[in-house]
Amino acid sequence: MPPATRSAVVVVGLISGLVLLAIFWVAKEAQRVRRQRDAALAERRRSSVEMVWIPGGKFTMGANDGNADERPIHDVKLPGFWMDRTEVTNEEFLRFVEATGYVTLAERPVIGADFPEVPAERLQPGAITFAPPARVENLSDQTQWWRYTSGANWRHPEGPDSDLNGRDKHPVVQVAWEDAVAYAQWAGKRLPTEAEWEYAARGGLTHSPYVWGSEKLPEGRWMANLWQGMFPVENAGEDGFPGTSPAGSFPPNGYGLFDMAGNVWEWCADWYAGDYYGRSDRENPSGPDRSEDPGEPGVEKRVLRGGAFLSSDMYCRGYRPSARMKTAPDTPMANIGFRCVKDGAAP
Ligand SMILES: [Ca+2]
Ligand SMILES: [Ca+2]
Repeated sequence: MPPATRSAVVVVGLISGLVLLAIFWVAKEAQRVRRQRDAALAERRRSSVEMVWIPGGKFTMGANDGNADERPIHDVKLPGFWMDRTEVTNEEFLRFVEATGYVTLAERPVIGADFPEVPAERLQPGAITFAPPARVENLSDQTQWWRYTSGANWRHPEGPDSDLNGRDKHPVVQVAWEDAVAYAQWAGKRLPTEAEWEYAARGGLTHSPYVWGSEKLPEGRWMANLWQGMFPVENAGEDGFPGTSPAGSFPPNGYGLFDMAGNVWEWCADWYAGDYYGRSDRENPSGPDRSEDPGEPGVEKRVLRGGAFLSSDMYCRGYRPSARMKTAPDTPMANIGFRCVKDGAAP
């Protein structure tokens, strides 16, 4: 080969080598930037709610001495899962909203066409607030103490004049079911099934009427944020909290979970059906395919669990671990919040 041709081959070889090196470097650099971006994203999405491991096992779900929908009692087997130690707080929900720009259902404009029978002036975004009357005729008509308040939402739980000052650590309320699901997705978690919720609430106790044991007031002490006094007119606040309390203000249950009784109701993933226990899967059940509330046929409802600061023995013993509650998923209320769970390996 003539020397000129040889030099040309060397030069071409060198250039090709350099080009390959450059491609390799660019690819590596792109990979590094991608990794950095993913890590930053993961950090932003990281929920700050501490989780505890709930070991898998078998438990008896329901109760024979509760409401009809708590029967028949039946054994349920579940794999282990992680669960938020506390209800999701205002501070935590704000992190989600700031990271995503999410707007909750109660903050969105109401579509008038969906409610042709409602006067236009009442079609303002809002939520259901608790307004205790001076006296009540009977306890069967809830509209005596619940009302739709324009401008009520998670930032203004009791209406436009209320705010979250001093309530950073309180559970978020006025969240619809879809708001709870959106938060859970952001946090890389999910809502618990009803079976997971009850299993976790029992904290390893069997057939226990309360999440903390068999005695309602051990040594005279309130073990959960509930209602004391004549519901709904007299809120005695003997447990120290007439409204919501900072998450984790009462002793935890056997699994280290706080407020599995009281403070706020917690959304579960399942549809509600009053007769579900008669046909439920015995292994890791995920609820019925469709909702069925015999008390309000035609209205689809999701399960809520655990009772709230408004739970009173006079009216609603929903704070018992077996007690079931149901609400339309698009109904944010002043006593409804949530916590999440996550699948994963045991610690
Ligand atoms: Ca209370
Ligand atoms: Ca609760």
